[in-house]
Amino acid sequence: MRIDVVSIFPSFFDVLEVSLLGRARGRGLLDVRVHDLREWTYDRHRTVDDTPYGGGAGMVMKPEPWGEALDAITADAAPLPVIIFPSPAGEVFTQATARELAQREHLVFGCGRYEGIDERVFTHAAQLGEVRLISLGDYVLNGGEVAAMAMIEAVGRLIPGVVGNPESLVEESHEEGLLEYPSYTKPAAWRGLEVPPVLLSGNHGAIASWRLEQQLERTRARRPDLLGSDHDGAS
Ligand code: JEH
Repeated sequence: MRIDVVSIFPSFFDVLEVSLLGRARGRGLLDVRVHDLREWTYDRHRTVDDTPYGGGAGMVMKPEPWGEALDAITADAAPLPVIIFPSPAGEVFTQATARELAQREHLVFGCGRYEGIDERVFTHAAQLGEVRLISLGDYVLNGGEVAAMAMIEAVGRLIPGVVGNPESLVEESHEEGLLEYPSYTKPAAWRGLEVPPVLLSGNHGAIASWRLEQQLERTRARRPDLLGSDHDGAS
């Protein structure tokens, strides 16, 4: 998979060099190219923002550098790219979104700053690929970079060969809809805290039942929304 990222803070993405995705890049599974939006500015001050038409607080990203950047990046792109703009006004990113995006050959992330990007950029980008405005969640960030990073990690680990043990992905797909059961490792007793004895019993049926019970209990307590309707009496 090829991923292009456009940002005025390209060094944010240096962290992609390390860990899981860094190894995937080294092995040729993932081709991530980070671009500085200011490469496509031509004035002395490399200006990327201006005041909003109609008034209002803050600045808006100018369309011209974005148009040039997206034209250049998609010029040689063979299969139709998905062009993703992280946005607080987008559809909410979920594991289902990650799975859809992981099927594609080419993703482009346009990371805005300030109050966002001139709306005409999205219209133009629709001529170059499939445009999606996607929100990381219902809270306000200062720009698209952190959201893009989270999306890249979630999508990247679904590419075959990126996650070391594919069994862990299979297990995830079975568990979906419930929170995880608690995990323990050695030592069996630590600071007076014992590992639940059933996990040491060797009884695999009993272990599976205990884990499912834990999943249901935790989901009811922390994420009753995942169980369909609120049965916890909190509301
Ligand atoms: C933020 C891209 C580009 C900040 C505020 C406003 C909210 C009501 N989940 C996410 N949160 N924020 C972003 C995001 C994602 N993905 C995100 C961005 C950009 C993504 C610039 N910013 C900063 C920014 C305006 N407020 C948005 N409103 C719903 C709380 C109030 C207005 C725009 C842009």
